[in-house]
Amino acid sequence: MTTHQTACILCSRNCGLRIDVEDGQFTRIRGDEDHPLTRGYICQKAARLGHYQHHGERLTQPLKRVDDGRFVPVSWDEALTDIAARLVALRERHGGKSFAFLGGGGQGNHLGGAYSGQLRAAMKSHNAYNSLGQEKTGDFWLNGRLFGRQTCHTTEDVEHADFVLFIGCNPFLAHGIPNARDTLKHIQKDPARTMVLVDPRRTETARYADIHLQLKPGTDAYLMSAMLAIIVREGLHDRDFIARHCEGFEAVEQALQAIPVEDYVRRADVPLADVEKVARGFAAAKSACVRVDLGIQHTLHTTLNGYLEKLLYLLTGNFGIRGGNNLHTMFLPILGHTDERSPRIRRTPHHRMFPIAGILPPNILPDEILKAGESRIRAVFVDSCNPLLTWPDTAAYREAFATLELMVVVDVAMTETARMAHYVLPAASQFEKWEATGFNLEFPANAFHLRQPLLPPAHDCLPEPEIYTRLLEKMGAIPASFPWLARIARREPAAAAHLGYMAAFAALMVRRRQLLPFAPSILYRTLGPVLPDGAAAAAPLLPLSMLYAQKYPAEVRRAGHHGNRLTLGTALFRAILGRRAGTLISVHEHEDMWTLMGTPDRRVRLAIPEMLDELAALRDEVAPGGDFPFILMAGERRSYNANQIYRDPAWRKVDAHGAMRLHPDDAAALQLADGDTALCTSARDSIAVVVELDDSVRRGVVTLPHGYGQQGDDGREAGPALNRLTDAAHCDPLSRTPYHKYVPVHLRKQESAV
Ligand SMILES: Nc1nc2c(c(=O)[nH]1)N[C@H]1C(S)=C(S)[C@@H](COP(=O)(O)OP(=O)(O)OC[C@H]3O[C@@H](n4cnc5c(=O)[nH]c(N)nc54)[C@H](O)[C@@H]3O)O[C@H]1N2
Ligand SMILES: Nc1nc2c(c(=O)[nH]1)N[C@H]1C(S)=C(S)[C@@H](COP(=O)(O)OP(=O)(O)OC[C@H]3O[C@@H](n4cnc5c(=O)[nH]c(N)nc54)[C@H](O)[C@@H]3O)O[C@H]1N2
Ligand code: SF4
Ligand SMILES: [Mo]
Repeated sequence: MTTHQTACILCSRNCGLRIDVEDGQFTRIRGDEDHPLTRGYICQKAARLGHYQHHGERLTQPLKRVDDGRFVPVSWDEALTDIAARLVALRERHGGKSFAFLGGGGQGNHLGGAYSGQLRAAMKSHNAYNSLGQEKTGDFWLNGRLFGRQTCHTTEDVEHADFVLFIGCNPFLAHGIPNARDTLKHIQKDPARTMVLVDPRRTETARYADIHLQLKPGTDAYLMSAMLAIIVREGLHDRDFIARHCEGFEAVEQALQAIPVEDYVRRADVPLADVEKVARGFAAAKSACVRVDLGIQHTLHTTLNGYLEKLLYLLTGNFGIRGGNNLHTMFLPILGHTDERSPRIRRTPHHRMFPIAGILPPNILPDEILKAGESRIRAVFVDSCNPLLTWPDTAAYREAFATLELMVVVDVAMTETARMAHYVLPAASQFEKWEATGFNLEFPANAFHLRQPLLPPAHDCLPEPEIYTRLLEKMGAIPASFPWLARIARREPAAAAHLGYMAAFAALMVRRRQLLPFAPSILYRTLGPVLPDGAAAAAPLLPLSMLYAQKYPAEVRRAGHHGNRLTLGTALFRAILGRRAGTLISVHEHEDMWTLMGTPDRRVRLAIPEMLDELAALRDEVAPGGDFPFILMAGERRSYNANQIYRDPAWRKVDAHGAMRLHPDDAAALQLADGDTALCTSARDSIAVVVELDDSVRRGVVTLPHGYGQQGDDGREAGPALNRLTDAAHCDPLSRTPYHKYVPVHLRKQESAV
C-alpha cells in the first residue's frame, strides 16, 4: 500500500488529497492537511474518485470510426499520422478559420491545457470554444471594462468578511469558496457576522443564512439595482474610496437615482424591508463581499447581473481589502485579453461574435459549423469536454457534428461526443500522469499544485503532453528534435538551476519566433527528460515560474521562496516540482492589490455605456411569458453530481434518476405524486423525468440536476439529458452565455415509468 498526495479534480476548489493505493485500486481517500490552502478539507464527492479512475467506459486504445460506423482499434502512429495529414491539408485548403478547438482542461487537468493550446496555433486558428464561454465570459468582459484587462479576475474573501452576500450560488453543495462547509458554519456561529442568500430556492446554504431573499427567478437585475439605488439614495456609498480609486461615478449615480425601488422589489417578489436591511447592512459593514455563480450567470440579464454585483462591492469600498472582493494573480495564464473594440479582434463569420478573454461561446458553435458557408468550421478537436451533453441544444450539436470533415476527441472515456468522432484518443487519467490543479485562485495567498502520477497509464493511454507533442511533430509545426538544446539541458550541473538552458531556450525563441507558440512541447522534449521522477510534462512551468517571480518578486519571497533576480524563479520552480502537497506561490499585502489593475492609472472605470443602457431598459421590460407555465432551472448542483466527470452511475449514493424538484401544490394540480414520471417539454424537445415533491422551490419553478444523461450501451440515458431541452438562441445578447436557469417548460403526467 502506498499513500500519495494529490488533489481532487471534481470542482474548482481542487482540495488536496491523500489517496491510499493498493493493487492499483484507491482504497482510502482523505483530505490532505499539508495542502497550503485547503488544509485537509474535502466533501463527500472526493471519497468516491475510484469510480472515475476505474470504470467500464474507460478508453484503452486509439479508435478510428470506419465506414459502417463501427470503431476499430488503430495504433497511435497510424491515428496521429492520418490526423496530422488531414489537419495540414485542411489548413492549406481552407485556412485556420475552418478549425476549432473545443474544451482543453476541465476542473483538474490544467497542465494538459498548456499543451493542447498549441494545436490551434499550428492550425493558425482563432476558434477556441470552451465551457467558460457558457458561464463566466460575461464576468471577464466586465472585468476588462472595469479593471482594464479581461485577465483581471476577482475573488471574494468570504472567510474574513463581516457581511457575506451570496447571490445565485449554493456553496454548501457546489463549493466555489474555500472549505465551504466549514466557512459557512463559522459565519453562522459568529453573531458579529452576517450572511445573506439571494436564491429562488431554499437551498442547503439557506440554512446558514441570516436572511434569505427567495426572489423570483431571473429578477436579480431588479433586486440588485434596487439595492444599489437604496445605497446611493441614502448616501451609504463610500465617497472617499470612489474619489480615490474610481472614474465615472456620476453617470452610475444618475442611473441608480432613477431606479423605482419599490416597483423593482415588487418584481423580484421579496419583502422591501428585507431588501433595505440587506442594502444598509452591506454598505455599513466594516468588510463585506459578494460571491456569485451560475444563479446570476445562467439567467436573464447575465452580463448586467455581473455589473450590478460588482457595483455592490465597488460603490461600498469593499474592493482591495481584507474580507472584501479582490483581484488575484494567476500562475497558469488561463485567460487572455481580447477587447472587441480593438480592430485586431476577429469576429466569427456567422454570428459576428467576438472572443472574450480569448474564448468563444458554445451557444454559437452549431451555427458556425452549419450556417457560415465557405467560412464554416469543418474540423474540431475536442479535449476534456463533452459538448453533446454539456453544451446548449443537443439536437443542434448532433446535426452540426455530423457534417464535420474531421472530428477528434481526446478523453478518458467513451462519451456521447466521442461516439460521433472520426478518431477517439485515449488520455491517461488524471491520476496516471503528471498533472496540475491551477484553480486555486486566491488573494492574498495564492498556491499551485503540481501532482505526480499515482498509477501508470492504463493500457495504451497517453498523457496529453505526449499526444499533442507527437501530433505537432507529425504536422511539421516543430522539428522532431532539438539535439543541441537537449544536450545543454543534460549537461548543465544541477547547481546551475537550468539557467544556462533557459538562456539558450530564450535565444532560440528570439531567433525563431515562429516556434514561440510551441514552447511547451519544445520544453517538454528538451528540458523534460532531465527533470526528476519523470516529471517531463512540468517543463513549461520553468519559464512560467520565472515570469511569475519577475512580476511578483516581493510576494514570491513572502511565500517562502529565496533567490536573487535570476534565481528566485528557478527556486519557485524547484519548490513546485518537489512539494507533493502543493506550493504557496505568493502572498500579497492588501494595499498592493491595486498593482494588479489593468488600467494605466490603476483606477476603476465604473461607467460602462452598454450596461447603463441595459439598466435603463429594465424599466419597460415585460416579464417573458408564453405557453410554458413553469421555469425550469436546468442544471442544479446536488450531493451527487460532478459535471460529467463520473460516468459510472454506481458512484451516486442517492438520486439515481436525477429527479425533478416540484412544489407539492404544483404537483397536486398536475396530479403528480412523489416518484411519478412526467414529460417535461420545452420549445426544443421533451424528456421524461421522475418527480420529487419539494417545497424548497417556489411555485411555478422546477429544477433538474446537471451532470446526468450519459448514454449506456443500450442507448438508455442515465437521468435527464438536460441540454436536449435548451435552445442555443436562448442566451445573453452580449456574452452569448445561456439562460440555463430560465428554461420555459410545461409538464404532464406520463403513465409509463422512466
Ligand atoms: N456538487 C457539485 N458541485 C459542483 C459542480 C457539480 O456538478 N456538482 N459543478 C461545478 C461547476 S462547473 C460550477 S460552474 C459550480 C456552479 O455552482 P453554483 O452556481 O453554486 O450551483 P448551481 O446549483 O448551478 O446554482 C446555484 C444556485 O442558483 C440558484 N438560481 C437559479 N436561478 C436563479 C436566479 O434567477 N437568481 C438567483 N439569484 N439564483 C438562482 C439555484 O437555485 C441554485 O441554488 O459548481 C461546481 N461545483
Ligand atoms: N443545461 C446545463 N448545461 C450545463 C450546465 C448547467 O448547469 N446546465 N453547467 C455547465 C458548466 S458550468 C460546465 S463547467 C460544463 C461542464 O461540462 P464540460 O466542459 O463538458 O466538462 P466536464 O463535464 O467536466 O467533462 C469533462 C470531460 O473530460 C473527461 N476527462 C476526465 N479526465 C480527463 C483527462 O485527464 N483528460 C481528458 N482529455 N479528458 C478527461 C471526462 O471524461 C469528460 O468527458 O457544463 C455546462 N453545461
Ligand atoms: S468536489 Fe470540490 S470541494 Fe469536494 S473535495 Fe473535490 S475539490 Fe474539494
Ligand atoms: Mo462550470
